[in-house]
Amino acid sequence: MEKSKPAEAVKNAVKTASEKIADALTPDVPGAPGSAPPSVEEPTTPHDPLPPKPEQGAPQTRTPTGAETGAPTTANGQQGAYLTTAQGARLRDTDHSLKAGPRGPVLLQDHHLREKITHFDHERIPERVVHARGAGAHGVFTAYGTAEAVTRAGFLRKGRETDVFVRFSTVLGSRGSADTVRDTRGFATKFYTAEGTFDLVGNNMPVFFIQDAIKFPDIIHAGKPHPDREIPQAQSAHDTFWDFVSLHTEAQHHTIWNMSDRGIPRSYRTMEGFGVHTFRLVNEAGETVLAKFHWKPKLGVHSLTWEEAQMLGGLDPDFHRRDLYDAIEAGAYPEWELGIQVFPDTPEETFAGIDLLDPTKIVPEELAEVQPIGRLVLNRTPTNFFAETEQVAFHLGHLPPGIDVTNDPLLQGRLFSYVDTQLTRLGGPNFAQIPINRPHAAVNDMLRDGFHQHAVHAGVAPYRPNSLDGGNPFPAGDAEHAFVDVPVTVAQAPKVRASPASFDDHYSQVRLFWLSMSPVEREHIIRAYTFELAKCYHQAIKERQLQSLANIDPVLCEQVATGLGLPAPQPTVPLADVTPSPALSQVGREWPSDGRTVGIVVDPAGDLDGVDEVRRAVFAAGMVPLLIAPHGGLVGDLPVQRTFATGRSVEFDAVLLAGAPAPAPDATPARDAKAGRPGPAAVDPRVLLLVEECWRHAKAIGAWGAGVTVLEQAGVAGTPGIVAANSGPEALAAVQQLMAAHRVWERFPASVA
Ligand code: HDE
Repeated sequence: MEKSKPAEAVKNAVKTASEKIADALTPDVPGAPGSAPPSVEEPTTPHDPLPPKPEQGAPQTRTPTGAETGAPTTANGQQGAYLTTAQGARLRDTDHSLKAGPRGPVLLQDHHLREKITHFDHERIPERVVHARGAGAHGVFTAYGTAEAVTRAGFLRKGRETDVFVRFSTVLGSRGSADTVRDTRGFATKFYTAEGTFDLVGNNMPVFFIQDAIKFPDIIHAGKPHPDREIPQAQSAHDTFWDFVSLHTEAQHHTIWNMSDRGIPRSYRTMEGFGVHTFRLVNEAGETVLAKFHWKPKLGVHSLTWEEAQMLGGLDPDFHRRDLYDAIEAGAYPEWELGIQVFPDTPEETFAGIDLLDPTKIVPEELAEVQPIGRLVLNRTPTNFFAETEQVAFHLGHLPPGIDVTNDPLLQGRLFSYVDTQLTRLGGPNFAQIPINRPHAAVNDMLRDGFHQHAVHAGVAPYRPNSLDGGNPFPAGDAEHAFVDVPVTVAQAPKVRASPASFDDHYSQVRLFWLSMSPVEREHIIRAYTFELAKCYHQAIKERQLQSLANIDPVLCEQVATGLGLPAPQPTVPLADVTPSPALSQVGREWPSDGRTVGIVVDPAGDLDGVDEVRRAVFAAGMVPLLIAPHGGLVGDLPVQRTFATGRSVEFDAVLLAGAPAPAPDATPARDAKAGRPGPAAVDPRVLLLVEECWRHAKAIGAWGAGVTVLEQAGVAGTPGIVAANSGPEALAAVQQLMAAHRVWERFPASVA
């Protein structure tokens, strides 16, 4: 990236001012929309389509039946330099419809007009009924080999690399809803294994609201906006949600996870993932174990504060997807370890008294260690959102040999639901042939015809047995790595609509979660319940949920009741005597700061050499520096990414103050409400607002030189997590150290123990 100085000087001399700004801005920070900078004039010299951006990936060019084609991945995109019809006929004009004279009428024979409008009319497909809002990325999974003893799955052999596509999502909101709402997050991974595709369709929480798939429409209807007025969007803070979960108390465990900081992740990169259900693994010898899948993020589990989440909903509703794409573009590749908890496959299907078929229960990591079995790195953003992220189709039944399902009644229902939903969403039974869904294993399935058939099947005998196609396709055995349906014994029992008695315990693990939280996390949980219930209209619903809280913990119940102005009820079940699981807390450890954003407030009249030095040091530390200045363009030679008017504290993980900039010309309430009340101020009031907000959100703030005076003016000097340093590098080093704990937790002593 470093250019030679004399060459730079000559180039600069012949450049216009705006070219210089464009040049300075381009290579610095992620987020450029396209692989080449645009010219000011409309380009007119024909050339082939521009290549994707370097960090963009695309589905491999496989045939619909899984064979490698050897074609570049751009072969799936538009070709040639000229505008054509869908049939490839070149066009001379797409701006005017064909008319009988310039004043019309428009002629029905205009096949180009009709093709263009008809296609446009059908551009939208039904959004996912749940998990509609999502973002995806390509990557690679590398196996450690540590799972070889328990599963024959080829992709888990030591050193084996497998292409993956991951889609993260929220659950309740529509496709256009905000990323940072309080909700569960989907974490769905498609492994394109050589033995058939494996979809691990998990969430960022290890438990689910319901124990039986038949209740899924109920919980989702309750969580979705009210059917009459269609509000609220993408939120659980409303009557129907709390009506259902307070009546159907098996939902209480998942609900407390949602009310905890896990419901508002800082980034997809800082989320754990869980397969939720217990799976059955089978090894080469045919031996089986039960197992739960876990994703552990390299950056640790971190969350937003509730105020940040709310502000981002308006300021940057794309916060999580932008963060994912920008991190990959900046080379800070998101990374997770896949791990398994392994349990003996006993007839009872329990471990330490915990029913492994109950998806509202976890097995604490302290009882069964999560053993790492491989590493996932996301290193390519999609080239086309619709083709990849929207059309990707996950299904729990996409299983390779070595991984099988259990009788978890939630899992069993999902085995039906996912294919069923794709039929409507993707318009027919051939969704596996869409490029992002194409297996990387040879496909010979005897499935034929149907909407959008991409394969040109040969032969005359798509049936078995046959002799006309020479008997092909042939059944495979163990030697050919055929899928294994584990011959599990089914207990002799009457046919009933009922659950095992162990499924009736709805509170002990909710209490375990509550008691495993640090004091500050408990404060957040209290606030979340109080906020959500206060948003409910009916008192009966608040009272009913308070009863569940009383059954979880009296302190939790009392605190929420106080906030609601209602009496705290007594428990109706004995409070469970549980051992906390420290692994559930996200506070108290230290993590790398790769790919974090550091805002640097710049005073054009201040120490710009110092700013440049710090900016480079932030890059060198694997983070992204964003310069915040009174105006856009350049400050000295430095490119500005945010102005006082456009930037907001919630975009930054930490802030450095490199000066005390005087109020900019637009710092008037008439122009920018953030400027606050009119009045004399030594520093731009938006800088003070930035500092106050970062302080409220327990973020590290560093300053040097004149910047130190801003700390004093903002009234935060000398408080925890505030660094007044002698130089920029010193301030950065101290701030980076504070960022390892994610937030300056001691800034807010907790009121509950
Ligand atoms: Fe899903 N779920 N689900 N779910 N789910 C869907 O499939 C369903 C459940 C999860 O990024 C749908 O293609 C039922 C648990 C994720 O494309 C649908 C039940 C877990 C995604 C569906 C569940 C999940 C989905 C909607 C109760 C965590 C997004 C569109 C038995 C372990 C995948 C689609 C993506 C998507 C049904 C419960 C995770 C309708 C019936 C438990 C991450 O098929």
